[in-house]
Amino acid sequence: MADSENQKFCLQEVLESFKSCLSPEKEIYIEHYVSGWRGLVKLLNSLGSLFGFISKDAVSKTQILMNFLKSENGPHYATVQSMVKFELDNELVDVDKKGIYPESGCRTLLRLHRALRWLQLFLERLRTSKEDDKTSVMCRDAYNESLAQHHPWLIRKSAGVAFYSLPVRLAFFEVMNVGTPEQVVDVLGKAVPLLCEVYQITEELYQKHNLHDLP
Ligand code: 1PX
Repeated sequence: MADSENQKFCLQEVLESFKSCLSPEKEIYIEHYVSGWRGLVKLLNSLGSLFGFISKDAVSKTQILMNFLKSENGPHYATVQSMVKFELDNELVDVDKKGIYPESGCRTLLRLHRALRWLQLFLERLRTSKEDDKTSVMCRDAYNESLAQHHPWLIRKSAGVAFYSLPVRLAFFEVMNVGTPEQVVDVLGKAVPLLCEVYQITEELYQKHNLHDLP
């Protein structure tokens, strides 16, 4: 595992990455999008081995996108918009669901995009939570409302088990490494609309090109 993934999580840093991933024309820079996810992986890695399978999948998906970015086609992968155009123009996507391109940029980003919806729902629940609210319940409800619909039984079960082991609300706030609970709530108030915007731009792009069901 890369050193950066073992470093301490900081929510502010993740926020900065997602902030820098939006261009003035509302294009999404893949490099910063990936760096936002890598920041989140640091938090997952600090939560214990039950989250290892989730972290592994997130790392592998971000690695696929980084490899494209570093390849000779790299410039086409600068933004989500240019990636979609490039892969569609060159028929590098399984639009007819044949599964010939199981590691296309479009299908890989779709998985992270669905996870971003979970993150948005989870963070909004955390932001508006009360002292006695359970992190595991907030996480489970956000998951059931989003990602779970795309996961088979075994993954849903394993995720459910991992959620039970989440630290309680105050301890979780500490892991976020922002400061007092009030400061956490404040940063979450900035993070959620930002994630929402990134999510919405991708959502509309995928809708426009009918990419929501890529296998
Ligand atoms: C400030 C709080 C931040 C909390 C940070 C948590 C970061 C979580 C990162 C999760 C990234 C998950 C990506 C999952 C992508 C996915 O859906 N992959 C599945 C499909 O991929 P495939 O290539 O097979 O089509 C794959 O099967 C998934 C495997 C792993 C299980 C994913 C469960 C995700 C549960 C939601 C994350 C819960 C983390 C809770 C931590 C608070």
